[in-house]
Amino acid sequence: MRESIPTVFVLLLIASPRAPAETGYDAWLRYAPIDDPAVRREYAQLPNIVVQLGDAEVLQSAQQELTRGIQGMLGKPLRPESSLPDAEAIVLGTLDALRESIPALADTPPPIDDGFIIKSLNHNGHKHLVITAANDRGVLYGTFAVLRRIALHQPITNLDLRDEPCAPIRFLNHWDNLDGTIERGYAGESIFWEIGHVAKDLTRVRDYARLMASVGINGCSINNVNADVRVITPELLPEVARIAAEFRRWGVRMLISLNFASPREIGGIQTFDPLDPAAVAFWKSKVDEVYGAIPDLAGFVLKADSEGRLGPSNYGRTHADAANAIARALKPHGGVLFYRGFVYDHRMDWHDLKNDRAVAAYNNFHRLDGLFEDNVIIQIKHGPIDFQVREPPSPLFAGLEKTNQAIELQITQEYLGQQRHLCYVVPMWKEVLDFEMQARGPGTPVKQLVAGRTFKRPLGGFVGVSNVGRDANWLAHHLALANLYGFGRLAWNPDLSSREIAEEWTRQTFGDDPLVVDTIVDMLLRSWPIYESYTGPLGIGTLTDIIHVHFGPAPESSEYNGWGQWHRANETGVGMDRTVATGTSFTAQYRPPVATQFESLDTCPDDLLLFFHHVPYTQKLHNGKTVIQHFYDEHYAGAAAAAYLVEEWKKLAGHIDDQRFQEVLARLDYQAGHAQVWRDAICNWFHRRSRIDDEKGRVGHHPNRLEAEDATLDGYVVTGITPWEAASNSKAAQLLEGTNTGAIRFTYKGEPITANLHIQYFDEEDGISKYKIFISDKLIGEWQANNHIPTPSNLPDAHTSIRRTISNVQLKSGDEIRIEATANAGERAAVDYIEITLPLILDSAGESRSR
Ligand code: GCW
Repeated sequence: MRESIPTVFVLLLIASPRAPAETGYDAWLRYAPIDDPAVRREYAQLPNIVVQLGDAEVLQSAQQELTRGIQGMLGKPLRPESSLPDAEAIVLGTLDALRESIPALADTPPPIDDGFIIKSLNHNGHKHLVITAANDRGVLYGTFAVLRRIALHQPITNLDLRDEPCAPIRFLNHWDNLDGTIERGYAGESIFWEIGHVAKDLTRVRDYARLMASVGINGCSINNVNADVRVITPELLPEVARIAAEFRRWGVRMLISLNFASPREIGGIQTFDPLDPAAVAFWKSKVDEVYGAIPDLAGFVLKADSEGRLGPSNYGRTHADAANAIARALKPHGGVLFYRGFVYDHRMDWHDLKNDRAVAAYNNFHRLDGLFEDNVIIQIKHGPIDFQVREPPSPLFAGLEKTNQAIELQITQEYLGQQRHLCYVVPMWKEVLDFEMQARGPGTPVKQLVAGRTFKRPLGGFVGVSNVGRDANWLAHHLALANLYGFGRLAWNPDLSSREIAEEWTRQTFGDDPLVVDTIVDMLLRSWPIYESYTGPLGIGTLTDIIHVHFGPAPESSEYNGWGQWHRANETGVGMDRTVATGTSFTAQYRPPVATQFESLDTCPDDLLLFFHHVPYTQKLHNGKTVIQHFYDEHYAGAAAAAYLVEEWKKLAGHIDDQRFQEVLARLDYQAGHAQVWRDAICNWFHRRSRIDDEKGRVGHHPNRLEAEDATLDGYVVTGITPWEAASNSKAAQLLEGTNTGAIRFTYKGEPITANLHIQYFDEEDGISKYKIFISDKLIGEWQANNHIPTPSNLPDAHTSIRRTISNVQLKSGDEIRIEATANAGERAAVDYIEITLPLILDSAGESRSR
């Protein structure tokens, strides 16, 4: 038997856990005890007293957090006081408050809002550690910074630190619906809403606000941008105010998403024309009413004229008209309006090769530059399409000079594996933020533009779409929390590196064991390129089912519809021609040096090639490979790397708590199987379309597979799978409708071997089928098909295809391999194929080779 691909294999015994089980609820704020005596000695001099000067709620949180953290990490209780004692102390308070008691601070210039100073100083013969800022929130952030330093074992003596955020806007958006569901949510129900009301128990909201504060996030919207008008009705406002109260103690200001048709829907008037005095009056009084309930509301978020939402186009008005009508009502309250730049026509004619969704944001907003009130912020998705696995930066970042802007990044892994695949997106965000837009010659990377620095805008910054839910660990995948953490850290300081952020997060979340830190950081850093390679490399887009769930592979779904996520793969070539010379002219929206780079095939980076160019499958890349061969190679390498992630993680058995170890292992195992579904679906689809064979003979040839449809079936029938590329050979076997149990019999005809046996089957949401597998009557495995994918499907398809591996199975020629299954409800225990592979062993260098 020929060795095929690296496969799952268990070499290491899973040692008994040393650490107690952890659910992940505490995220990176675990404050785990520091055991190392040398490190503890570093902090032995820490004062026993914490002084809080001022009684603001946020300062109170800071004081309590400091006490909690130091108790947790160092086992040392702190005594709270409200004035400077005649002893050493940690002193918390704004500069204004501290200057009265500590004259040495008189000449210290205040940091910008939310920034902080951490300073060791002598006062009246005592050494104090002072945490101060211009505002209370800054003191809270400084407190978290001290705790982070301790968690990372950094010194806290003789400090004179000043740290300021890069931008004032560091907000999160939630797409939570009032009924408790979450649009693109993959980790359980909403923490904010349940059955049409604000959740009764807001404990999770409070704890979430604490997580936000710990990384400097200072604002958060609580409802879907596809907004329900009810959110600002008198019935719900008092409820909504309860969320604001939970946020407030952690310095997080609330935002509400608005429905632009509110004047008509709940205002008792016939119109929502932003220039109609009746609508203007509605917004004025409604905003006053909202601020009556929540005086410190940060403002509103508005999605208008997009994906079926109503907007100013109903009345022939502009986005500036719409934004300003609400912004003017907000002004007296100091509120801001985030107007989403995600405006495009989702009913475009796909026959027209000059049509292009990518041009929409720039075309809609560039011409309105300068017409927006100064409390409007245009919120721009990081790329011109929609959070695909790789996109160039939106050209609109350099297209607004007289308008505030913020970048919208997605923490929610909508197109990136929905928290069932590992994908640390900080490196992707960094590429966009560091991209040199040449807005005024060099020196204008996206991070400068969105922070308002280049064009001296008063407001600007970062908005992250987050979908934490009621799952114990917030995001359904323990490692996905690195993205939430990373968003906050980057919004504070976009110059931090992806590795620094990964390291900080890992050490706080999983501890200091070098094996743990090195392994997790390495896995995180490689995860986005891995995901990209088995989904959509070369800038083609994620190649998922773009019409519905955005999860499994479905390359055809991008085409022949108006949504505009086209990749234009046909018999001769692939890619969107966005050039000025022959395409949609999208490249012209960039400033000249950037436009020229993307326009030319020679200088366009390979990883964005198919975003900008339509090329023959035989086009040579800079690495010398043809596009199609590179495509095949990437998919094979990506799926192999995903399988290898499982092996890397297994090295951590016994080095972290067993609960998180097992939960992550289950996710990675699932990913390894699904990566292979991706690989095969995409390769087969492109093979059929291009009619070009894989030079390495892999695509369409699976000598180690035994197809269920070719086996001896008992109670089972052969069924075609849709889309055809979702199953090996496009077919599977499933139990005959109405039949409860059945069997599939394969015969092994190879050499005697010890092998891994993989069963590729379908785990739908509409039942829990049971499987048993036997080799010549010996039971070697049994399980239930009870996996839940985030966007459920009740069909055998590319979303539900899943792999089970049974390791170290003895086989000899003539053995019968028999699957016996029981159907349940609508799920008919469908099986695609079984595959027999040789186990791998890892040598000391971590390389895998077959045994
Ligand atoms: O990517 C799309 C999502 C929609 C989302 C929309 C948006 C909230 O698929 O679910 O709607 O973007 O950003 O408005």
